[in-house]
Amino acid sequence: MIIKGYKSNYFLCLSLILMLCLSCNKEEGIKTPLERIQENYTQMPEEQISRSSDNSIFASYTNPTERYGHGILGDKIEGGQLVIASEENTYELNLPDNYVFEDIRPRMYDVDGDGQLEFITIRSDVNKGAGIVIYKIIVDQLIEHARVLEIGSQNRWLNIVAIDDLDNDGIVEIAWIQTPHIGGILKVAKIQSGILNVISETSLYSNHAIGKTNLCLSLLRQVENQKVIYVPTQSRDAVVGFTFDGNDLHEFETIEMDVDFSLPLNVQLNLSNTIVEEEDNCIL
Ligand SMILES: [Ca+2]
Ligand SMILES: [Ca+2]
Repeated sequence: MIIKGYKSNYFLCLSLILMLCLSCNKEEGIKTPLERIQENYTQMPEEQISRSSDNSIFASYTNPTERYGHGILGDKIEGGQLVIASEENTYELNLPDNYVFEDIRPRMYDVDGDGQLEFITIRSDVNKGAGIVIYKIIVDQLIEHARVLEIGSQNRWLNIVAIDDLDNDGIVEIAWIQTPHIGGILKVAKIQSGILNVISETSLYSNHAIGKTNLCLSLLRQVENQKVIYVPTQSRDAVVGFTFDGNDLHEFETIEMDVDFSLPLNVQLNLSNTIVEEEDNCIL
């Protein structure tokens, strides 16, 4: 009996020590990836953090800065830093003083098919306006993988429309509208490492209203074996669907409707098989 009692006390002590250790760890610093971004970095006013569909990767702009006075997204506070957090690591990239992230939150998409997500951002040069930069994690660092060169003049912006393999050739494309408030040119490029070249473009479309944070004014839809991207016209009185095939944009259909630029397009236009994914094509 004495031996039995000794054993049970011994195991009781072990259990208590184990519970104490677990509780210590929790209180002293094992943070989730989301907590690491929220607690270790200065947040933007919008406090928006992107998350991958499996909740394993989180991405956010941080270190707010007022060094670019454009203010197209409602205030003149833009991101000075990109932070990515996974279960294992936190990666950060600080922009030089002539750049800001003029965006709401980063998009995530495996653009090169290697099974790892890349991070698609709208980055503006304070003298040359907006461009697109796609970052990739290589050897524990955020590295520029591909980019669309800046528009060329300050206070000129662009908004991303879709990131997907639009023509089913195995290469992911990116579509965007350059200067959605003045002339609105819808452009498409194939994503490969380096500087991206525009393959096709067409004008007088728009997917943003000055001063708004609603970047979700385009739609991607699967129609049989084709992908169709839908964007409002600049005059906001119709939505036009385009396919991308043979390196050209082709008009698929025009839907006449008044578009409210303060609301996401997917809540105004009820189409079957639309692809609305928070992580890459519906930023609010
Ligand atoms: Ca990848
Ligand atoms: Ca493609």
